[in-house]
Amino acid sequence: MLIHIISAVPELLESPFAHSIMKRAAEKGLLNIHTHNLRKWAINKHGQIDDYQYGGGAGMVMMCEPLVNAIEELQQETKFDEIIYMTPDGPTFNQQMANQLSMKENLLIICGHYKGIDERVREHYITKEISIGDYVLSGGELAAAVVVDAIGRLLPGVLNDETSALTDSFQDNLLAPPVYTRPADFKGWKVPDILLQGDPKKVEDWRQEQSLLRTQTRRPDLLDKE
Ligand code: 6GU
Repeated sequence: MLIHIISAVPELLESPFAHSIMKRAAEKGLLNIHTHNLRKWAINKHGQIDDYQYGGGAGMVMMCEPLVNAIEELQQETKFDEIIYMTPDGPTFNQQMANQLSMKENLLIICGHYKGIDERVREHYITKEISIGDYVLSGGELAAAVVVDAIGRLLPGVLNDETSALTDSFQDNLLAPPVYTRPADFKGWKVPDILLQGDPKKVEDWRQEQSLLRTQTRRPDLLDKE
């Protein structure tokens, strides 16, 4: 998968993809991330990419011209399946959206800042908008990193058996069961017996039951989903 990201602060996107599973995905050639500094398409030598909003009011708006020039330049080389705008007023990201996006080939992600981007860019270029939750971040970069991580780990070959995404919370609208590792007794706090007995069928039944119990107590709303 190829992901291009346009940002006014691309430095914010370095570390999230430089370690652990995202790093391995890149090294294996499964996930190719290119970040672009929007200032490269600034309208003048001062590096201007934003301006005051029409009608007045506090906060700058990211201008059409730099964004459109950036998008169109990248489009000359790549046919994007989606052009995504990260914005708190978009639909809330979830595992189902991650699953769907993980099946695309080429994505372009636009990170907004300040009061957001000129509405005309949204109308004419953006094909999908994503929020990561009901709170406001100072820019779309951290949200984009969240989305790319959630997508990247689903790509075939990125995770091994040990880290398989099939047993993740949310994959079947259930939360994951509790997990334990050595020692079996820590300060007198014991690992559930059933996990130590070596009966895979019993372990599977226990995990299923714990998943359901966890979901009922913590996220009953998930059980109403189809
Ligand atoms: Cl995608 N962007 C910003 N700026 N704030 C957010 C968000 C995105 N998602 C939740 N809050």
